[in-house]
Amino acid sequence: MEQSSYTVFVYGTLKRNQPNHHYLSTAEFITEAACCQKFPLVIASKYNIPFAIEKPGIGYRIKGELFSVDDATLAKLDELENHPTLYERQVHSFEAADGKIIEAWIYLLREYKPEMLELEFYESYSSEGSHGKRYVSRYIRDTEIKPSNI
Ligand code: PCA
Repeated sequence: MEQSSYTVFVYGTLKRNQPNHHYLSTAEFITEAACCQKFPLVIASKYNIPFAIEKPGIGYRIKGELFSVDDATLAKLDELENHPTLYERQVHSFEAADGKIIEAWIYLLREYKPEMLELEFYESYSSEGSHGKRYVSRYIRDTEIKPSNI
């Protein structure tokens, strides 16, 4: 099968030194980058999951990392993020550290409760941040998180 490559912007647990980064162990790191648009980045649900909410113009220009991934890795990411049931993978524009504008995939929360916009917004995510909301791995949860129970 022909192999394609995809550019993905990660802002949460997939970043380097974050709990799901091993999903990107065979991916190629491109650069640090920031979203061109602002999005609200919150930590929500009883499992402290980071969500960038599809409500552009609110919050910060989220900082994250661009990776190049192959089909198999993209399929694994889609499964981890439960796309399109929980997060939806969308194309947006990002500004790389050198100022270049790059189009890439990002996992956003499209369906959300309005109260989520009252949570604290972050510019940059870390599971071990001073917020104290340490991420709980998908595979040790007893409930499946969906937009309706965040
Ligand atoms: N994983 C994806 C979306 C949020 C999360 O924890 C990421 O790191 O970009």
